[in-house]
This record gives sequence, C-alpha cells and structure tokens, in this order.
Amino acid sequence: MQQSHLDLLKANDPEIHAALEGESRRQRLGIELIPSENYTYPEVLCTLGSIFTNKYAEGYPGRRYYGGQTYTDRIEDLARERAKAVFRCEHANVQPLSGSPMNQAVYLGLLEPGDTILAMDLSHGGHLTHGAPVSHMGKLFNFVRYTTDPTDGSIDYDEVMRLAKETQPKLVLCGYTSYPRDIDYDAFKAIADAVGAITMVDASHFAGLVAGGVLENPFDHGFDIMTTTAHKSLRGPRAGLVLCKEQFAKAIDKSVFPGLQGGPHMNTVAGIAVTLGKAMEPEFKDYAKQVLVNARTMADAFLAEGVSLVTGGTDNHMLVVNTEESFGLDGKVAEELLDTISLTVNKQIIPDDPNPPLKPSGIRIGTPAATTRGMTEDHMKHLVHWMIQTLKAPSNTALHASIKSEVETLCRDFPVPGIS
Ligand code: DSN
Repeated sequence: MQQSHLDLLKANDPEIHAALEGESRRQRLGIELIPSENYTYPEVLCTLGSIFTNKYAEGYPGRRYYGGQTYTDRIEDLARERAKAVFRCEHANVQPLSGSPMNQAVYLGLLEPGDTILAMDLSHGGHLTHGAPVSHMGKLFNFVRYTTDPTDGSIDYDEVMRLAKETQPKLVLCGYTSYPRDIDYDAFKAIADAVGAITMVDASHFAGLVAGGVLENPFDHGFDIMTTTAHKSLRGPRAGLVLCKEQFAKAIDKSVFPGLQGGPHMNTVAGIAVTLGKAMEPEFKDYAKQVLVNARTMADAFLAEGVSLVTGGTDNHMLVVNTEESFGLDGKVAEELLDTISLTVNKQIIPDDPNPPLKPSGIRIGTPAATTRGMTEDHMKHLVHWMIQTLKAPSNTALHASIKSEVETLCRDFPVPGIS
C-alpha cells in the first residue's frame, strides 16, 4: 500500500486507519493457523487497491455491456488463460465474487431447483453451500448428505455409492472445509458414473496444493467441474473460480453472469491473474511441498504427545484436533486460549459432535499461512509445543504471557509479505 494513501486515510478517517494499523500489528506479531487463511502477495494487495476498482465490466472479454474495456479484457483473458494452464482444464470463469456464489453458480447453471445433489454433511467437513439446511441452497435443492465413517473419520466410499444408487443424484460433490485426508477421485467418478451424475469438487482449501503438484488434480481423473476460492492455499485475493470441461462452459458463464451476478470486481480479477502467474513459478511447487511437510510435522508432534486428531493425522494442509478428548476443553475455550499466545485457530465441529457449533469439541489448524512466512519443520514443532503447554495449563496466565513473547520473537524473524 502506498504510504501517501495511508497518510490520506490517517488524516481523513483516523478510526479506520487505527483499525488497519491494529490488524497489521496482529498479523505481524501473531501466526495465522486457520487452514483457510493465508498472507497474500504484495503484488495482489497492489491490484486490490488499484484503479481497476473504478471500472464496471459486465459481460465477458470482447462482449461487454460498457465501453472502455481494453485493459479489463486484457487482465480477464490473462486470468482465464493462466487458470486453464495451472489446473489443466478446458474452461475457466474467474468472475465469482467469492466461494459461496461460485458454488451457487454451478448448481443454478447445471441443475433445476429440486434436483438431488450428493454432498458431505457440514458437520463432517462439508461447507455451508454443500447443502446445509440453513443455507438457501439447502432449501432450493434436494441435498443428500453423506457422513464420514464413525470408526476412523474417513470417507466410506461404499456407503457413498450405496447412497448414490438409492437417491440418484444429478451431481456428486466432493471437496471439504474440514477433512484432513486426500480424496479418491476415481472412486467418486465411479460413483457418479454409476448414476449418470456430474462430478464436482470444491477444491477451495487445497487448490494451491493441486496447483503446486503435491495433491492429485481432479481433471486428471476425468472430473467435470472444479470450484475453488483464490485466497486459501493459492494465496490470492478473496474470490472464486469455476473451472470446467468445455461442454459446461456456456452454462457456467451464463449462470455467473447474468444469472447470479452483475459487474465483476476487476481489481480482484487482476489479483487472480497475478496469483495464477505466481502459481506457475517453480517456487510455488516448493511452497506447496512445504505446506504438506509442515502439516505432517505438526500432526506427528501432536500424536507423539497423545493428542487426538480426527482421522488420526493428515494428508493435506490441515489438522482437526479433538480438544475435548485431549485436554478436556471445548473448541471455543481452546481457540480463545490460543489467541492469548497470538496463535490464531478456529473452533471446529468434529464428526458426530455432541456439542453445539459455537462450543464444539475441536479446533482446526492449518499450515498455508505460516509456510508463506517461511516457517519450516522446527518452527512447527515449537508451535505444537506452545499450543500443548497452553491447553494443558488453561489458568496459567504467566505461562501464556511468556509463550506469547516467544511467539512474537519468532514472528519478528518471519515478516508477513506486504507488511513492512
Ligand atoms: N469459511 C471457509 C473455511 O474456513 O473453511 C470455507 O469457506
């Protein structure tokens, strides 16, 4: 952000400026361990705060409803071409404003209200837009929700097949917000093929790991649709993308605009283009690899101390810790305790959780953001040690203060990109 712009903000809206300064301090001196968060590139911050925010660009490159589109067309074309190259897919729509409209655009574009969609239950790792009864999508479509195997917390593919044959969905959805294991895309494809359904993966959490080549690419397994947000493991702006086979391209584009949205946020589209350019650089592969290594290191360190992890470990960037079983603390208390040592996690429902969502039995921890700062295995071991010490001694405020100061010392060695 340009200093002159910050000075203007400070002079003209000191309350907002103070909040920005406070958030900057929080990000610099604490560590973001929420698996869906990351620190974006300075170049992306530059595009987000750019004059592209001034421009309406309803339509698509070459077919807009407003004049003056020379440069907006250029950035959207670049974003689409880069998305196709990074994910090896036939078509990309980069206009969804974020994750929820991106999934809504797929359902509304390819299905009729009332059609059946087979997707993971929210409480077992799915997303609100995967048919949670409180969501509009849950009311509009007939979601059949599969759950994980009660014995080990993993997906029971035979059970998903049984449910598919029983309920005949038009679309089979995988991809989750709180499932620490990899996905068997061939198994999902076989399930969908058995009932003639469309295959869709919501890869929002792990798309960066697919782009970096450390997790399987669903399109290599014949998937029809992949949705992803840009701001999680991809490290981009807050936005959504729909990637698909050519046969769905027209319906998807029509569904995003004019079906669901008006003018795209072109400052964000520019940020998506930058992000995908970065994902094509060799360093991004190293980053993706380190995200996985860091998550496995954390899982091993927790398990060595007898901490209970949902599914017993991780194959991706996240861990789900059962804090009730491990420390006798609910996830809300655990989240708040870790906040006091400047480590930010989020409370998390675990499969078949006996506790309510705002006081669930676990927390979710992820490594994409810490890895962006350059932290590696040894740092992950320190973080786990600090978390366990804190959660084992919830009333020891002196200990928490001393750990907080160690966290801040570590943070000073690992600056957040874009914050000077
Ligand atoms: N809210 C996001 C997450 O934290 O996983 C998903 O959209």
